[in-house]
Amino acid sequence: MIDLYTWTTPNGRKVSILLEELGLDYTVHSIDIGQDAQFDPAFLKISPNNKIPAIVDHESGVRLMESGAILWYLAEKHGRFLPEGQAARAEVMQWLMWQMGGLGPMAGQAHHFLHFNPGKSAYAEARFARELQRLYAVLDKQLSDQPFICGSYSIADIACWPWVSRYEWQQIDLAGYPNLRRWYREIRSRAPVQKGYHVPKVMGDIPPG
Ligand SMILES: N[C@@H](CCC(=O)N[C@@H](CS)C(=O)NCC(=O)O)C(=O)O
Repeated sequence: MIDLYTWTTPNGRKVSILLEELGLDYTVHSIDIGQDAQFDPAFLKISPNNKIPAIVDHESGVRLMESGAILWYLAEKHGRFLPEGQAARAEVMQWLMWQMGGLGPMAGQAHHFLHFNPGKSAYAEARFARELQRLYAVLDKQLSDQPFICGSYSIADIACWPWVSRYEWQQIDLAGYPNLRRWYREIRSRAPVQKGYHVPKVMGDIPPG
């Protein structure tokens, strides 16, 4: 049994989507980061960086924070959503790192300045909007000749998709990225994605793309 500590954000949804894709039993613990639940000393023992998501795998005793590490751990443990062979795995790791170091942080800044604090800094709004558009173009190109980021559906897709699902907050029109839009809609149609998206609670429909 796995305990999942999460909230209604892209980083949290990555893990609930993978748990649903794997068909695993898990217990959800809501960590309301708007109410500072991430600073609870009991949660800090699992996630010392005071951020969701985090898991405790009671079968192995593993406790993990950082969504990329959690995705890799679960995919490796269950032998799914990761290809066979070192070269193919390295490619998935590369795009997972791209999401963790690029798409996620840049989208997070875009949400902060464009969605939550519009008008506070024209410079920051332009900077993060432009960088995010660049990253979307990179992903669109990667998807121009294959259905998923690394060929077949993997944790690289599961890591990136929840960030793209916030395209409206980012003032992005997916019509400008046709390959990415096709990919977004394809993943959106998967039953485990629709279930995992609404963990720990329903916040509205999944944007259509
Ligand atoms: N690199 C981390 C980032 C996690 C993260 O930024 N979590 C946010 C929600 S998406 C959070 O818990 N924020 C609470 C805080 O910063 O106090 C990961 O991918 O897990």
